[in-house]
Amino acid sequence: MGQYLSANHILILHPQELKEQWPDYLVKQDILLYFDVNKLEFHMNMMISTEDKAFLKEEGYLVIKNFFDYEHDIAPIQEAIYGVIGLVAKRHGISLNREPFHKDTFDNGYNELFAIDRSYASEIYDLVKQIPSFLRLISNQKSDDVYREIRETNISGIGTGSYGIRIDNPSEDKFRSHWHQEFLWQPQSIDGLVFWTPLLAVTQDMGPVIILPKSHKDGLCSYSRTATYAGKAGAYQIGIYKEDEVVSKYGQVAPLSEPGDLLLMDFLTIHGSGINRAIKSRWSIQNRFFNYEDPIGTQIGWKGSITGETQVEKVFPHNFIED
Ligand SMILES: O=C(O)CCC(=O)C(=O)O
Repeated sequence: MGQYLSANHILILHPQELKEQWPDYLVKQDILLYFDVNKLEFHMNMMISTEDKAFLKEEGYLVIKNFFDYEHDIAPIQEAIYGVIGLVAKRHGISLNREPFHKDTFDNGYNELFAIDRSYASEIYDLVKQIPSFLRLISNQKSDDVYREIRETNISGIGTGSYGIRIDNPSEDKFRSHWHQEFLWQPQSIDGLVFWTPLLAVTQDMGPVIILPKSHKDGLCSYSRTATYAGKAGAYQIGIYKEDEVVSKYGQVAPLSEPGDLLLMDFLTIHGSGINRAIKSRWSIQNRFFNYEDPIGTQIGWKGSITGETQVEKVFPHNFIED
């Protein structure tokens, strides 16, 4: 009784058939079934297809559509954000006249508060990172499994200060992320991955993240404290040395995405924020996984985010050039 289930390329065979045709093991497409006919046990390895894994390796990024379950994983975060916005308004004595929660307008009231006082928006920015459903999402089992499968490791980590919710406000360019590779900003393991997932449908005018495909293949760039970013705060003054020259070597992609989709980026892939010229703010979640078993991570000691106390000039002395 052989049977193929086309969706996931799972092949189910009667044990007797297996015994006759595939005495030890069988490999079918993306699924590897280790089968011991005596114990009747098998193990499946199926978080990511071989094609997707190869694409990520070659291009340095990958979009997985509907990776998360919208109702289970994303909607609770949106509903909590809606609630927090209401409570921040209340705290400041502002009455928001808004419709009940709806997934397409979950940030209803945010732009109004932003317009009244920018500091109310900052308050919301800090508070939403404390929402339990958000914290569940960033360390969720599926993400951990897919990371460990891609990097072939048993021990993954989530760096201190390596996760958050971005709110990219229209025409507010000050907080855009300029061109960077994650490994410099999150010096945990060189084979880490950025997990980026939107809380709303990202349209072209919202300035999706811009990625330089294949840039990860050239390793960690040289960096300097450049005049270009002198106006930024602390570590954000660091930029890729001869940035324009480096960036011009690659093509650019800026994938659009919807709630539930997942964008993965290699820790060495150069990327940066697009420019939001829409009416709405662009809300998105970022988190990162790293590999404790990576020899470079082990050597540098899996450091925390550049936004904390880590001094990257000391971690990567050979990658810094005086400008
Ligand atoms: O969302 C963005 O605009 C930039 C995100 C980014 O650079 C990152 O997550 O590392």
